Amino acid sequence: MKRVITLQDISCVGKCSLTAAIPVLSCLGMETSVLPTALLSTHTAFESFITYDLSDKIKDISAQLKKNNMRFDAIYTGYLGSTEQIEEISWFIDEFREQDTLVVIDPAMADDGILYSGLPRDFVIYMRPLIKKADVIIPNLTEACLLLGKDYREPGDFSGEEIAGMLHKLSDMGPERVVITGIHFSDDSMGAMSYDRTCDKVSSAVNTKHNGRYLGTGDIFSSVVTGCLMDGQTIGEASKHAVDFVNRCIEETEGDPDKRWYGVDFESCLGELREYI
Ligand code: PXL
Repeated sequence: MKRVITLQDISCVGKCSLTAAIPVLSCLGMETSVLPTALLSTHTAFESFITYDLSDKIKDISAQLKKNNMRFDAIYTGYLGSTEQIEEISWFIDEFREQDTLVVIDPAMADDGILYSGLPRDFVIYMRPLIKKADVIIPNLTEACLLLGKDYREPGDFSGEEIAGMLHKLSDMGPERVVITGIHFSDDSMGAMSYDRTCDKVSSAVNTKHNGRYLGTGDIFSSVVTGCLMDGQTIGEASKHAVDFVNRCIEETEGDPDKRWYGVDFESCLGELREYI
């Protein structure tokens, strides 16, 4: 069984980051190890929350993992809550990466043109050197614009050619495979576009467009991509599975508008992930 370690926060309530990544990766047949980077009472979209930053624990925990000769087939990072944390994670990658380790970075920091609440304005300056270390990155359209220093516009204003150009430029920054999520293909369809530099191929993954923001779907998307890549799939296949799975999770949640910001009801769809591997 392949062992993935995922480094991201955990919220006591609210479905995102580790509480989404663990079940998804486990269902995709991965042994899922974790290194929690922060403990929150709820995710940051709730009105009031408290965060315990665990950045200063990363080196101590890593030292114990090393003593036990722990090795990982993949290192997958998600939401990171501070610039110090980015530096710790960068150190972790250098420490644990081996020749065949897949490094997947979801530069989770923004959505709908704005940075997540609580993150410093210069966060992207620290994120750029981190993505250099990745084999795969999975930004949404807002994060892709931030990484490229490009002005954000509404998703419908980007053409397929422009997104393809952005995929190439992001790959030039380091990662061999890039997925941009939250692409609008038409008034009623959306999905992701991906690029694989090893075969110079751009692929599109399309499904139904749903209105509104559903929190945590980016974390589910990246977890499905990571699991499917570890299963030996191409970035195009992995992205298609992630687009389809997120679409199913949104369908399950759509009936209850309060759930959008709480986190999608992925639980009732988890079994469907088995069809992807
Ligand atoms: O889904 C991204 C995410 C992860 N972790 C925390 C968040 C968010 C988005 O708001 O608040 C704590």
